[in-house]
Amino acid sequence: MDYILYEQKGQYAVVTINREKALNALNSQVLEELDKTLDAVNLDEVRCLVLTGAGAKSFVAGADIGEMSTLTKAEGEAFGKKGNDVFRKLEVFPIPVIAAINGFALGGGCEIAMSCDIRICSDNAVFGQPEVGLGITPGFGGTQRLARLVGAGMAKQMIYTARNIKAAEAYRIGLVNEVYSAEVDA
Ligand code: DAK
Repeated sequence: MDYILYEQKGQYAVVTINREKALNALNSQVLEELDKTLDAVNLDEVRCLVLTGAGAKSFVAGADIGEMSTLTKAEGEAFGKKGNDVFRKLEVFPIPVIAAINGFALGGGCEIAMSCDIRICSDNAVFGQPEVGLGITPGFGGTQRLARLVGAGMAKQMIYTARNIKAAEAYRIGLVNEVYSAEVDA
């Protein structure tokens, strides 16, 4: 695996999207590796998964814009299906999945967090659905999951305006369950 780290720590395991140079953007390989990682979780031992992104700056800065810009229509559909399938796998995973959100959670990054059962974030987290600025709609389930979490009106506002929100506002509208300091105790 090039882009996913998997570490079992007793009864829980941490899955880290590890593509820090691209702010952990989701390309096809990341999605494939994440899919395989989820299939390999030892459900006899692991009781909970934590999903996070490598580095302090970004959880996941979205789908990989560079890769998406090169796709044909058929390839784009396949990419969309791949993302939706793995996000759905997370959503119905037989054990709880907690998104630990450090920094940017934009586009597909916000969407993958919303596929988890619980979202906790650091106080430097930034959330948003910037897709309309790229001339596309959120394509990994964000239109549905965001509305369920924060209500239709707030979801439409975030999606139509592409405005990013900080951790405190994400907490206020119910997008995240808790906010914690990014400082780690020694
Ligand atoms: N994709 C690819 N590379 C990315 C990236 C992304 N989403 N975000 C950041 N990077 C890369 C940058 O290109 C840069 O690479 P180098 O130039 O160093 O090689 C590196 O990460 C560091 O980024 P910056 O230099 O830009 O760092 P800054 O601190 O200046 O800015 C930023 C951080 C997060 C504000 C900025 O990087 C940014 O705006 N990134 C893009 C965020 C974004 O727009 N995300 C949403 C992507 S759209 C669909 C399916 C899926 C989707 C849509 C439709 N269908 C099925 C219909 C999903 C769409 C999305 O997620």
